[in-house]
Amino acid sequence: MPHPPIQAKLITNRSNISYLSGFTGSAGFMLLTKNKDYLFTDSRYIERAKNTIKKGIEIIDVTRVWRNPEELKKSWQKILKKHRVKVLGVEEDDLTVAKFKKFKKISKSKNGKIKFTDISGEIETKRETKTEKEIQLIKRSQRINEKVFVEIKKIVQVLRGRSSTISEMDLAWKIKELAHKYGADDIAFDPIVAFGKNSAIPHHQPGKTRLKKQDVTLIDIGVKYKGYCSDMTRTILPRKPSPQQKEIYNIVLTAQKEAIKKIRAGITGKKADSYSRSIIEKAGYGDYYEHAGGHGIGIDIHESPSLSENYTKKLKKNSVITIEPGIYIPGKFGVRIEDMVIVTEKGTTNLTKTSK
Ligand SMILES: [Mn+2]
Repeated sequence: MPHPPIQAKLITNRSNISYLSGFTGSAGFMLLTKNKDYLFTDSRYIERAKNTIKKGIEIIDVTRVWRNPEELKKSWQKILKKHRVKVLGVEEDDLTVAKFKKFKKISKSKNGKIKFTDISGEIETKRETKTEKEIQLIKRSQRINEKVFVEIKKIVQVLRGRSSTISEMDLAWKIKELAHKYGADDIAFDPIVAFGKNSAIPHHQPGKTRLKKQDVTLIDIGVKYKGYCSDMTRTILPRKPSPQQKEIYNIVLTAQKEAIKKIRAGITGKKADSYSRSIIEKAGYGDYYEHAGGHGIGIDIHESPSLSENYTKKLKKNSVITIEPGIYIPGKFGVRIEDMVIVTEKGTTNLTKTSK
């Protein structure tokens, strides 16, 4: 039996709403139909919606009807009827069971039932291919990120081993302060700052550990600029690194450079992951590299595609991804190096300018 046609899509994922409409409020949903798109929101966000929304999208104020299910049902039914909606696509990955039940209830009418079907990932797939404008915003976001890192690196180099040294938490707060100073709207995620053996924990939570002279320092930071994320990891070695620190650093760097060189549009996420992984495996550290080799980035810090064993879809031209192999020796130290690149037909264009 052929799949029934979807006449409308209910978009509830916040990042997807922002992508499709420009609206950034935390309450609201969209209905996409063949001829017209709608944004439903309430009085707290109507002004923002009017100021930020893309042309042609109709804003529906649900302030009054929200508290009155019958009213809401009436206005919702009117729109469904107007666009002859019989099948409604929903984002199952995002929609809570409670909300789904509500939509089911208000969608029921005497004229027949509405069928629901899953459209999870559909908008996310579109988001993989970045426009020139989106790439510019990601670049701006990364430039801010780099300014922050340069200052953080200086602090690390000056203070390590001194009696007036700093803690991971101090540096994490400094990162947030500098991100604000250099024009970020927000941070993209809580900064990861790890000293010494803490760097062997890939996503260490900054604590009270203080920086010592021979510590490896792992810094993973990202900021947001006009809704777009950046992401970069650098590992700072001590001034006189131990032979093992040097060895591990060089393996990770070689692996990362190889991936940057070989990744291109048309290969699978699995293949893209394998370039750096195989180098780390051959060097004998495969068991010390357990996370994915990278991820898509844009409105969300982690979005499609993924550079990992399970991701067998192909990378697309003009998607922006991170490339971030690492080696983590428990109880000793860890090294991760992460850049953001644009995927092109011939290879990649590196968006990260900070030295490695
Ligand atoms: Mn990352």
